[in-house]
Amino acid sequence: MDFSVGSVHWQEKQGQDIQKEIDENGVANFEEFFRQRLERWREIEVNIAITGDSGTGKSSFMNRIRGLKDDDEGAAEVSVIESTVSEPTPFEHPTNPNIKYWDLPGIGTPNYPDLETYCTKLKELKMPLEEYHAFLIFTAHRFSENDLKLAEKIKSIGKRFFFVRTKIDVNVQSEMEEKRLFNEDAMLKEIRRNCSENLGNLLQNEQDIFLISNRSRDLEKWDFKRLTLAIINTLETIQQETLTLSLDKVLTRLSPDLFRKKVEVLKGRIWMVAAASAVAAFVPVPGLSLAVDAKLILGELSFYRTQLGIPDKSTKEYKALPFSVQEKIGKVSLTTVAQLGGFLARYSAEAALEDVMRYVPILGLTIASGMSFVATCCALRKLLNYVEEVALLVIKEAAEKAGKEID
Ligand SMILES: Nc1nc2c(ncn2[C@@H]2O[C@H](COP(=O)(O)OP(=O)(O)OP(=O)(O)O)[C@@H](O)[C@H]2O)c(=O)[nH]1
Ligand SMILES: [Mg+2]
Repeated sequence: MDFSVGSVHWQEKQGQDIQKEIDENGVANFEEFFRQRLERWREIEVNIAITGDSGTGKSSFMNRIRGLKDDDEGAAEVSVIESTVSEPTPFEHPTNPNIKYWDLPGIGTPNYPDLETYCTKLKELKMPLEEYHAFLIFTAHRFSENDLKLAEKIKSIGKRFFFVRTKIDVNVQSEMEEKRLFNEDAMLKEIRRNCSENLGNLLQNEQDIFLISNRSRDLEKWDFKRLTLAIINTLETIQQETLTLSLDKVLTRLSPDLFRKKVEVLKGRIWMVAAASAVAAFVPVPGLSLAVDAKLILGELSFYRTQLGIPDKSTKEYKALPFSVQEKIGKVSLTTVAQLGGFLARYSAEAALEDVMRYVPILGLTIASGMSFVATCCALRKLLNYVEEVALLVIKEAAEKAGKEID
């Protein structure tokens, strides 16, 4: 049996954050603390700045990363004509308004002739550079002098920035048409090298350049997925939870890395669910031999299903799945206390010493070694593993179906 909760790295970072919080503020009520902590990702603000010249694909990118088409409600306006955006404009994530992608007009536009005016105006608008958690600087050709000045400034305040070269599909297409021997890797290398020269000392690592296409059908190609992951990874732990758990299933289905990141974040929540449930468990649930908060655990299981894209029974997608997959979905669709009781009972004896020890410093010996905590941890891990397995089958089916449609 695998007792690891997420990657050790993620879990340790998260444990340290929580330990620090408890040390600093003290906790009067553990149950309340963990319940709130489990929901906090919904309230955390994430501000991503998107900047660069007109026509470089900023709006298109903001739509794609939010899982939107250009004509969906809430989409940023995409146009072949220069946009009239003259003030920083926030675009909210459809499922979480606390995540905002900010369309920042490029320096050199009439309202913002130079870096100094730019910074002063952003301050006046109460969104100074310090307020953003990551910066993406866009180009479709070469980064401009102003882009470079801005990057320098961002660097000086210790913030992370990424360089994004869009419209790679256009380059690929034209080379493919015009060259007898077309070598895509060589072309991409050349573009990367050009950008790198263009950026000079500002670039710390060539991996900070992302070559992307914003066309929906290209999201799985080139660096779009890597860029999404890089944005997530540059954030603080709790913000990583926020962005990861808000990602649309279109993206997690395209990228095994993003899918894994979601699973990792979900795994990292298990001990907190178990802790909140175990503390609440002083009032036993009828029908369960172990005292746990069944509602909380079933709620988390349902969260796994939506997060990992398991289709609901009422949907067309579900109905189109082979019976064998539907059957598996049934197995991870526990909804009653009695079903959960049966599941938990199997894990009540599987206490893992190293697990318990890991949480003693935070939870204290009584909670961490209690049967309710240990059984809930084991059961949730097992359930998450099942949901992950089924989700991968659903993804495989979706990919095969998409493949057939293209044929
Ligand atoms: N082929 C291709 N076209 C793109 C890509 N990204 C954007 N476009 C097109 O380029 C044009 C400009 O894109 P926008 O997303 O509006 O660019 P923007 O940076 O928001 O421009 P402004 O709002 O004027 O600053 C539109 O016609 C888009 O459809 C891409 O990666 N590949
Ligand atoms: Mg735009």
